[in-house]
Amino acid sequence: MNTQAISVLEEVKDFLSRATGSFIDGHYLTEGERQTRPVDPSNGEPLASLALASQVEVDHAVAIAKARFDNRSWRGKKAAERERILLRFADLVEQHAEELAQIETLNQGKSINVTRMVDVGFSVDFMRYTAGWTTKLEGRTGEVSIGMPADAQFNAYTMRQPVGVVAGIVPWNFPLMIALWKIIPALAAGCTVVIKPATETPLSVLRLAELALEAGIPSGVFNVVVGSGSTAGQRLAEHPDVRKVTFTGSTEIGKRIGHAAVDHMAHFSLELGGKNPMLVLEDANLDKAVEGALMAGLLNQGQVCAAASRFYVHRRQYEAFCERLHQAVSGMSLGPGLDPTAQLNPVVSKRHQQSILNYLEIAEREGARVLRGAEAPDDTGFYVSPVVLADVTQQMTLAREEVFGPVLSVIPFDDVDEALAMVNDSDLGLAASLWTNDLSQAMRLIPEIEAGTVWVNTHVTLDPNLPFGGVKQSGIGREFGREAIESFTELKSVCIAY
Ligand code: TAP
Repeated sequence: MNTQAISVLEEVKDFLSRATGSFIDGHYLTEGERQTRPVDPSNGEPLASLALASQVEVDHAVAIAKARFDNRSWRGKKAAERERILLRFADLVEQHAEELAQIETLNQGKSINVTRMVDVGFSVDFMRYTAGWTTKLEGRTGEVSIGMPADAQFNAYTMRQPVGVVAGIVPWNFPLMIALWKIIPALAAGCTVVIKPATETPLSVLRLAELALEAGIPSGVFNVVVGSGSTAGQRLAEHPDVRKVTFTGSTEIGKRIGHAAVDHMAHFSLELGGKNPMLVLEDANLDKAVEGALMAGLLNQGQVCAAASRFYVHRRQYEAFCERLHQAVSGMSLGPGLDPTAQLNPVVSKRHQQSILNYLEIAEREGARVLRGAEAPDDTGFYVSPVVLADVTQQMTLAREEVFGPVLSVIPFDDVDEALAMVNDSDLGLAASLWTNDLSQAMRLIPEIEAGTVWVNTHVTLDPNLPFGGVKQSGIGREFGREAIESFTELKSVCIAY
């Protein structure tokens, strides 16, 4: 295969030989058999060899995080000091941007262009924005309206305090970025953290933990356990000393985590899957809608919780829309993520590649019109050729289940209310986009769409200041902004009689 892959930095090679497994209390655990061999999805070759955390090690990580919470080594610092340290952490991530982007691309498979701009670039902006909240947490004062005894005066207010030890369980699609969505607001609120990355993609989070230490975050305040979901993840979710569990991943595991957290009355937030619709109305600008569909459907090979995967297109624009998508995916080049000229890259794992291919077989069996795109370059990497499925109906599996791959399912409609009913005909409700220049129609539809986020004439536009999360089976709670920070706090009410 001809590729124009960039050279791997020496710093990345050093890191890959240095990392040995969980990073707890400021150092790698060196005991335990090295079992996890995260691989490069472009060729299946192992990148490093890591020991998997047992339940004992998870308990150790939580005990350290609890000890650091109890001895106030982080929350006891002045808020301005914590803010400064978090900003220094952001500066270090920026200084090591290329190294982190390469680690992420090698381990996750996506394009170096994306890891530079999104995984690392957006993360630095997110870190700086969120660090600012450290000094802006506040309660409110309240009038006491029925206080007893009647002759007393009262002063009442609320205050926000960190919840305690936070467990973050993160997926493989944006390992570094999603981990930071949990780590930074938790630290801004004064909590201590244990993060469990996905078994397939633990590397970038380990490098983050090293940089956090260098930034001045005290050892044991941010720990990483490298372990399987069924052992390490499950134990974190049910650990009695964990006071908040924040999870991103599948709806099935999210439900289990929610139940485990409720069992010991821990807070939890769940950012789960999506089967996100893009609704293209009769008057939509077709050029913009096609461009938006390609970005929204194919970013990170479609392995994005907010990706668009159901495209409802008005019959007048339908054939042109399908044809334009087909032409675009036919001309795309597939190659390793380290080749900046490759437009599509491997998916994360052999297992996930097989899952997407199974969905394509189902689509053909159920009668969708399969418009194939460019072929994969070889069969050593976990490539999936991009596919446009035309003539999909609402009853087909591909209109209902999250594929998490480069598969765009297009469904025609004649009447906008019929389309709205199909948009809402899903158990999931993470995000949706509406493509139109008709302001009245947009304003009528926005409140009717069952989703945590509705975009108009754009899709997957995230901002640290705009809460993000799902309704229905897409989750509970919000990331980003004031809402996220506050979710890592307990609200205490104070009432003083005088
Ligand atoms: P999940 O199984 O949900 O994995 C996500 C995280 O949860 C990983 O760190 C995983 O660890 C951990 N986990 C697994 N079982 C657990 C348990 N019993 N208790 C606690 N933690 C546990 O997702 P997946 O299998 O990687 O992907 C399956 C599907 O989920 C995808 O095809 C996609 O549809 C969806 N997904 C959604 C998202 C987002 S952003 N919403 C992200 C990834 C996947 P291990 O890695 O060790 O299993």
